Amino acid sequence: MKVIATPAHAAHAPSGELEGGRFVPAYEVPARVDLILGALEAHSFAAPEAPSAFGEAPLLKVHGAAYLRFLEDAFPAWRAKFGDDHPSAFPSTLLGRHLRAMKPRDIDALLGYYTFDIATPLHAGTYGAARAAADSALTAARHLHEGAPAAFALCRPPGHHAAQDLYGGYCYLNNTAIAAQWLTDQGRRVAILDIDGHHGNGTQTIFYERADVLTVSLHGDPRDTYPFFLGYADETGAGAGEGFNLNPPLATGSRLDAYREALNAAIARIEAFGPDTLVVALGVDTFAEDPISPLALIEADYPRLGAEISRLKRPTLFVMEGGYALHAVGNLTANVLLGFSQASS
Ligand code: Q9C
Ligand code: ZN
Repeated sequence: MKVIATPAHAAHAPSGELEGGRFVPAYEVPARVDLILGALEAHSFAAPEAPSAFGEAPLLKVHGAAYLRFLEDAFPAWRAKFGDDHPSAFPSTLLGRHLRAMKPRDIDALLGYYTFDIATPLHAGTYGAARAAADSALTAARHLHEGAPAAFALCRPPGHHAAQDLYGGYCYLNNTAIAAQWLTDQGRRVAILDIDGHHGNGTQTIFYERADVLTVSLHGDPRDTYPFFLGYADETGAGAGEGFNLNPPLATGSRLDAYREALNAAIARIEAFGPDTLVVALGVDTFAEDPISPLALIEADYPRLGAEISRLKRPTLFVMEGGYALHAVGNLTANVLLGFSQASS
């Protein structure tokens, strides 16, 4: 299995977020990547390869140009307003219901125009790290297109909550969607299976009106779990995309037995779609001990997830999403990939 990773992610180092009205340490931290790389090395995976620079063109197939300029310029504008002792840019006002989507000039209002939560900081290094993560996903996708049976893009920051011109959920650029779109542009038929514990709202939204890319997400019940405002079973796609989005329901606190039922439904739908390429948004925050997990999988379940996914027998790109139990994130991730590889061979 090809592994793509880069130290560039470390330039994005969130200090924390508001939780219960208090500023708490960040969950989405640089150590996640080091822990995953350590576990891959311990399990004798090939040494990681650095990503190539793909430029802006493949990003612009998914995200708006004004949004990219915003991500690039937001922190300098924030610094100009607040100075050096405000190292994390967070919005003060969100574009909620009953308001007008007027693009403001004021920088903290502009943050609220482009995000949907108050837990996702922008820093000096955020845009560069997000670009490197997108390049990692694209580099891994190119390996697949050139004939590799499987590749793993160790992306950080993650991407599946980011939509065309919307960031949030620790995500800025949708690495999974960017790679899926690039593969589609090479003439491939792509299905996306999102197994992060949270609904892949950004990915769903990006492809919602399209029939050429199937999106399936397995996640905790959005009535109880972030992102709350999307991810319900009746979201089946719209227009030409009607029938090409699936959110199999999963009760909060589900364990492997219930999870596998949903996974089987996902696999059956993907099989019926008949893709030639599978992109897996790989989050391991389905783990019972994860600090923000809505589900209750245990360590021994993770190789089985990989093995189930391998039943599809398609070239498969794994793109890293969430997973915040630092004592386990490396092993859980490596175990999905090992389970996949061992069942494929
Ligand atoms: N106080 C991903 O897994 N809200 N994102 C957490 C904790 C945001 C998770 C609230 C969760 C986003 C990629
Ligand atoms: Zn998640």
